[in-house]
Parts: sequence; C-alpha cells; structure tokens
Amino acid sequence: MTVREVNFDGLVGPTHNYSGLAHGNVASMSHEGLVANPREAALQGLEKMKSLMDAGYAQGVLPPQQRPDLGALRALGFSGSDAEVLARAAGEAPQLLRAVCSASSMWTANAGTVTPSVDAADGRVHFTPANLQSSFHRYLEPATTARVLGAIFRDEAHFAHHPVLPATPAFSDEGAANHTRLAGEHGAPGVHLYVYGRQAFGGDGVEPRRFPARQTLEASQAVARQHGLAAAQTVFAQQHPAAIDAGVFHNDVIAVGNGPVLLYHEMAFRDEQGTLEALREKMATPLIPVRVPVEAVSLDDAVASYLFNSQLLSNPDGTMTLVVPGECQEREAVWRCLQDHLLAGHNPIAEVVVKDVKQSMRNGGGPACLRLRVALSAAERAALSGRVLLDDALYAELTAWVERHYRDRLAPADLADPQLATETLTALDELTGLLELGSVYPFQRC
Ligand code: SUG
Repeated sequence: MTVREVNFDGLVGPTHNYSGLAHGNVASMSHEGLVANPREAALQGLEKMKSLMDAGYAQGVLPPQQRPDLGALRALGFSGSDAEVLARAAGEAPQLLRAVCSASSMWTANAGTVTPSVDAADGRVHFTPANLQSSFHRYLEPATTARVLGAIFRDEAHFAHHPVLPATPAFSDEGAANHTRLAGEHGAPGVHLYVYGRQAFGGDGVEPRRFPARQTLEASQAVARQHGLAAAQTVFAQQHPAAIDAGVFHNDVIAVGNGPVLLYHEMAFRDEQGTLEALREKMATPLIPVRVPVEAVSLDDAVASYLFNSQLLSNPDGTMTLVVPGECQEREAVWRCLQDHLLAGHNPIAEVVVKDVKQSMRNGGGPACLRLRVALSAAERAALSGRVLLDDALYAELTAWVERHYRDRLAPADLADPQLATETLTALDELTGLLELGSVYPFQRC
C-alpha cells in the first residue's frame, strides 16, 4: 500500500460557537444561540483522529484560523485598538462580529479540492483552496487556507497549488465536500465526480427554491481544468434540488464514495441513472453503488442523522469501515438501515464505528466534514513539511494544548470579550510552533 489516503482533520478553534450563520444548514440554523463548549469540541475532534490513527488509518491535522478576524472588521471600517474594534462591532453590527469569530475552518472538507498525483498529467498532487464565497464567515477562510496548504505541501516537486477561483456567485466553490474520487484502489487511476447545485451560465433553471445551491457547475469545471483532468476522468452531476431544499447544502451530506464504492441516497442526484452510467462508462473498475432508498431513510432522517456524512475508509483486507456520527444511533430508521441494509448487504462495508462529534454536528459538520482527504504516495508523505501527521506524542501535545487554552463555555455574547481574542492569539502562536508550520497567521506576518 504505497499510496495511502491521509485524512487531514481540522482542529476546532478556540472560538467555536453557535451563531446560526449558515443559511440552508438546518443544524446551524436551529442551534443558534446555544452555549458552545470549544474545549469539548476540540477534544472530540482529536479523539476521532486518535482512534482512527490507532485503528491503522493515516491521520493528519490542519490548524484552525485566526479568529476573531480583526483584519476583516478593520476592512469594513471599524477602527481603533483591537478592543475598540471589537466593542464597536459588537454594538453596531453584532452579526459581523459573529461572522469574524466563526470556527468554521474546522470543516476541512471545504478547505479545497485535491487531485492525487496518479490522476494528474504532471505527476503532482494538485490543490485549489475553495473560495467559500457563499457566506461571509466562510469567505474569510481561503487566504489562510492557501498559506496553510502551501506551508505543509511545500515541496514543488510533488505538490502544485492553484489560485482560489474568482469569489463571485458564478464560481461558487465549496471544495472537496462536492467532489468524490472513485477508483479501484487509492493508487489506481480514478474518476472524479463533481456534484454541483446550479449552473451559473445557461442551464434549464431547475434549482432549489428554499435554500441556496452553493456549488456551481462552472466552479467544478474550472477546478478540474486547473488540475489538468481530461474529460475521460471527470463526471459532473447536478445535486437533486429537493435535497438542497431539505438541508443538503453539500453533496457530502447525502453521498460518500471511496475506492469503487458510492454510498448514496436515492435523492442525491437529479439524474441518478445518468450519473451512475457516466461513472461506469469512465471507470476502469466496476462501480459498486450502494443505494439507500427513501423508504429506508427519509431525506429528513438523512439530514438529521448525517448518515452520509460518514467516513468510508479502506481496510487492507479489502473491506471498508464506515465512521458514523452518534446521531445515527438516535434515529431508528437510520440505525436499522446501517444494520440491515449496509452491513448485511452485498457490499464491502463490513464495520460501523460510531463517533461523538456533537459539538461540530450542532453546526452541521459531521465526521466527513471534519476531514480533507489527500491520497499520498510514500515519497509524497515523506515530502510533507511541518509536524502534521498524528502520532501519540503529537496527540498528547495537542490535547494538553487544548486543555491549557480553551474555554469550556462560549455564548455568542462572549465573542465581544477582548480577552477571548488575546487568548486565541496566544494559543495559535504556540500551535504553529508545535506543528512546525512557520508564520501562517496574519498576526504573525505583520
Ligand atoms: O458551511 N457550518 C458549516 C458546516 C460545513 C459542513 N461541511 C461539509 N458538509 N463538508 C457550513 O454550513 C455554521 C457556523 C455557524 O453557524 O456559526 C457553519 O458554517
């Protein structure tokens, strides 16, 4: 197994809170105002990483971003000392203060899109940070994301970085959450399934009506073009508008693929058969579709449980493990589907592992949202910069770091506290030392 999938999980930042910022994301909308526990959130994430590492999967970590983003507030006209900027924003525009405090970079499935070297004409791993332009709080991420990815995947002989797409609605890009690579195994050539919610130019106007479609066809096509993928390597499929309107704001809330397996809900794609046929036609190996019908799991149950936001992981014996959020146990139909349909079915899924990531889930981020998959050869893994591959020592240090710096209670009203900003900068400065990343944050660069 020289090519391995490395899951780079986002470390939850110290300002994790419930501000209800994500329109169309049912969990975020319904948990607005709740008191968050950033320490528990970060520890839940670390525990997931550690248990997957202990089970033999390759695990990486990506740092959180600098929040509150005081630079963004200054760009919007707030001036004075840091404390004055925070106080003015809290008084005059609390919604902006909440946005610049979001810890949303934890969901690294939205950090960018990655193409492994085996599929790229130049034999390098390709990265495009997602512009995340569909919401203000996430639009703030790509500049630092690009620096972090650039710092870790620094070696130009192995890694190629592309510019963020134009941050305008026509090129709305949410990264790997809408991208699935299907292949016989991680080291074999793959077919890239890009799922979009709407077409910016032309199209037939069949789009969601209630909630926004976050990914455009044009954005997905541009990423594929940047990465040098040929038509024979790509499939572009429209998400079912009814799914988006039910709260499926990314494809990874309704489908997950790994190797030749595509686990998906009947309502994932506008043209289910056409999507499967296109994949079959282009894949070098037989596609294994695992379809969950509406009768087994309703759209509402899929959204509430995040069944499809599970991590589907390959095991050396050819079986796969599905890492599901704890919420799947709370929905009877979902739990039954896991036992009777998925585990007992004729497919490689042989094990279900339940993980508690409730703090993240309340903002609409399940196990799969928390990780960016990067398939890397042994030489590429050896070429990584920084100390970002998890081992026991790093896990222990990160856990201690969280326990030293994170609060266990954060309400939206606490975001104006200048002390929170100071605590966060101290923590992040220490973290970049721990991860050996150099100066990736704005406060370290001025
Ligand atoms: O973009 N939530 C994120 C959740 C992203 C989940 N990622 C994937 N499905 N891959 C979003 O909607 C909520 C933040 C808040 O409400 O404060 C938020 O941004």
